[in-house]
Amino acid sequence: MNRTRRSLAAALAATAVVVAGPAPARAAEPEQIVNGTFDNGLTAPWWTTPNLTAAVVDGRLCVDVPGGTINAWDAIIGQDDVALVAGETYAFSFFGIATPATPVRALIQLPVDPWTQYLAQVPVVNVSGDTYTYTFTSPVDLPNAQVAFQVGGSQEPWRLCLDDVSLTGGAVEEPYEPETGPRVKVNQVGYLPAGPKNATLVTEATDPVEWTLRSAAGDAVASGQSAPRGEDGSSGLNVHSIDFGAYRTAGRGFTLVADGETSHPFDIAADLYGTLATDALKFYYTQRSGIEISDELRPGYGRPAGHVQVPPNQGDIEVPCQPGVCDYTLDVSGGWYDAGDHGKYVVNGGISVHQLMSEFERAPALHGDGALSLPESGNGVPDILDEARWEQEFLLSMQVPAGEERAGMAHHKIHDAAWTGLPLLPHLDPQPRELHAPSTAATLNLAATAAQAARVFAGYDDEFAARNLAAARTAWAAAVANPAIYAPASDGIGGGAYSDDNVTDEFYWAAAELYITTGEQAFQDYLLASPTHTADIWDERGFSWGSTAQLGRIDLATVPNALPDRDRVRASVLAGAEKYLAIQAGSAFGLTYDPANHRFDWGSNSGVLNNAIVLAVAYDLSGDPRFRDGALQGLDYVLGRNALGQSYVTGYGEQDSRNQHSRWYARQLNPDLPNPPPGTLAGGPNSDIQDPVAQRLLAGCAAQFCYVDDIESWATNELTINWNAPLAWMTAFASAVQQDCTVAFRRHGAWPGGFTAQVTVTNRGTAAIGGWRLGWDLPDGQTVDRAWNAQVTQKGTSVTATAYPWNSAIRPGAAVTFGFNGKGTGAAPTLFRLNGTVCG
Ligand code: 9MR
Repeated sequence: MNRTRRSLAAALAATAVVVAGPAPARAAEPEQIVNGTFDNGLTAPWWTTPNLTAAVVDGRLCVDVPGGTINAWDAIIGQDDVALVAGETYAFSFFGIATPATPVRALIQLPVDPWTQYLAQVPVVNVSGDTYTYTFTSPVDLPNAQVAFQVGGSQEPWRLCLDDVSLTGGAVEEPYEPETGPRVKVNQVGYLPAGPKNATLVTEATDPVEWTLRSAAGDAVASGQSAPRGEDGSSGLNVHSIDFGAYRTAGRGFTLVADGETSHPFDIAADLYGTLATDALKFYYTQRSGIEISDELRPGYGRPAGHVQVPPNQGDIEVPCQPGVCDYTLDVSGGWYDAGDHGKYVVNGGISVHQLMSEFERAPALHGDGALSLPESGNGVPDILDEARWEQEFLLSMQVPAGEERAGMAHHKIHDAAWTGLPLLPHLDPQPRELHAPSTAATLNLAATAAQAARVFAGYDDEFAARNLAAARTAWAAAVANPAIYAPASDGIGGGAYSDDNVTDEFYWAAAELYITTGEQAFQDYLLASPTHTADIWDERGFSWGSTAQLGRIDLATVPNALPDRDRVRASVLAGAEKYLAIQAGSAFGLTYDPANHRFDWGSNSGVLNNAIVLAVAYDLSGDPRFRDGALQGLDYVLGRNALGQSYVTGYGEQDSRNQHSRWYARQLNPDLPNPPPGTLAGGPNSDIQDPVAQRLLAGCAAQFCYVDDIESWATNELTINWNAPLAWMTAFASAVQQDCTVAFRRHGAWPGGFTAQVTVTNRGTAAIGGWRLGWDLPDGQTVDRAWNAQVTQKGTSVTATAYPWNSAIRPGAAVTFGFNGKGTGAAPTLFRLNGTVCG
């Protein structure tokens, strides 16, 4: 009997959730549980699954639970026909004692499919015994609710005894109070010595207050006055902002004191973001499908390969379509799991793999082979590209084969036929897997990423690059032939819908990538004729999986190409960045992301970081430090400078998110499982709070408060591949931006077809720069002829000047100059990279 199978659909339908803690119940309220005390020596009316035998021992109901079951619901003790009254707040409590200590899933739920849960708690019942008490408000009138203790899922046998099971109405629910930490909100990781340093003080004070920066030893090292900002729109709090950017000395364990409150400690350090930049990328290996995750490479995270057709898995090697969609099967094994579910979605995989490839394309020197401890490390290819390829191969496999209907399009997604519950490791997922119909949006994501892969993999694996280019062309043609096949919002059973009924932005992005890679007239014509090309696409919500125009515009501005109006394209990115700076100036939390009416989207943290990326790109293009400083403040927000004082990145900061919604990092539900790996970003505040936990705890929340670090809050606290990608991009930017350098390019002679130029690199930082290497892209088909004071080499449009031993060190404040003759106009390059780092 499938008595209590837990499904996410059930969680979706539930509207009530518990608050743990003391639950004063009025003594007069009647007891709803029959024989909860076992004083009569009998077990009835309690029932169990056939693998358990209940017996009353010393006035308690005891069971020996066999080992080796998989799911919590494989072993149950239950009672039916418990009456619930809609709107009534209940106290549910029980005494439990277990040997050894083991999680017990306590549920009050609908007794039939979809098993809607009105209360779901998973305490770890211990060997000395404890009483567990919860309150919840019933959303339904139900004469026959079920109380269930799900006790399956343990490898080892164990013993559980229960007593004093009680359910009474009239309880008073405790209001939820989030833990917000000190009122001085800082980036809990820290600040770059030469970077901006901003904090936010929550206070009722209306006049400026004094702030003091203290060293780890407690010495005051700087002080100043806060700036009152009034009520902040996205948090509803009265706040002041604090700018301590004038302090530039590195150190560990600083605190900021203001209004009698001391912040969490933080560092001021140049190497602040290196580890996080690596961790944010390492995240992807553990999201891989179709391959065993090695415990040696990721201690604590090893697991068998998921979805390689080993039972109980049913996929992903010969996956059929949903009924009526196609009559072939595809091998779509591999790729990354999208998030906390086991689905794989082309539109979301598309933006994610694009951002990884862009991170590489922006600064290849930052990305070595072996940097991420992958199975492919040591193969001569930068690890970030190995990781990107894992996903790109999957995207290619989603393309409809030649000869089939809609050949060349990409299937929108592949996922389970029905939602599964938590926890569930990928290799244990028993659901049938299905391909969903092709969509124009997925097809254009494939065209865009495959065109980009064709250029970033060229030179590493020319066959793979060529395969991508061919797939990109086929996909583009298929999208043009099928321009309006939209993934419907209704297709959300067993996986997310990722619906999108406007693909003009995907067309633009794909055309941009194809043009940059091929330089072909047809794509240039498409771009120049597209209204998106000249539209103001810099809205305050930023880019996302469903809104990709900015991806195309940014790449046209940054990746070398010969588009006739490229100067205008570059200027438009700067104009977009100015808009984000203006939004930031109005936010006491340094937010560049602030949608209309202060309503935050699902995954708002990625909006914050994607807008920061636009600022970072503007810095790359212009060298204007206002953009750099604006971009870095996006990291301050996600690492703790926010109303909740929450660092949304696992393993970083004093109050970090660690219970992100995931079927396999489900430590909150089963202590044998790990938390997400360090460097995992939570989606963050979501004004629409679609899940029952958030609805119960956060109703009426101001945007920044619409978040709870609870594994069941899938609308505010999920992890995803498309949210970690901007975290990786921005931390890579921040890890390499601290080097203070400027580059001056002077063309001091020209003749028909040629020029001579002088380049001066100045070290404006406090540490010497050693073994310098300066890279840039040559505009307008220029070439380099002869150079002096540096060895200058050209590969494609990319030029590298390398120091000679005698001028390889640049002391702080000093400069080196080298020169070269070239062919072409001698127009100045846009961007210089010193040892992989962008110089202003
Ligand atoms: O990130 C997605 C968000 O933009 C949508 O509003 C939401 C509802 O469709 O879905 C989010 O994506 C989820 C996906 O549907 C399934 N995997 C987990 C994703 C993150 O929560």
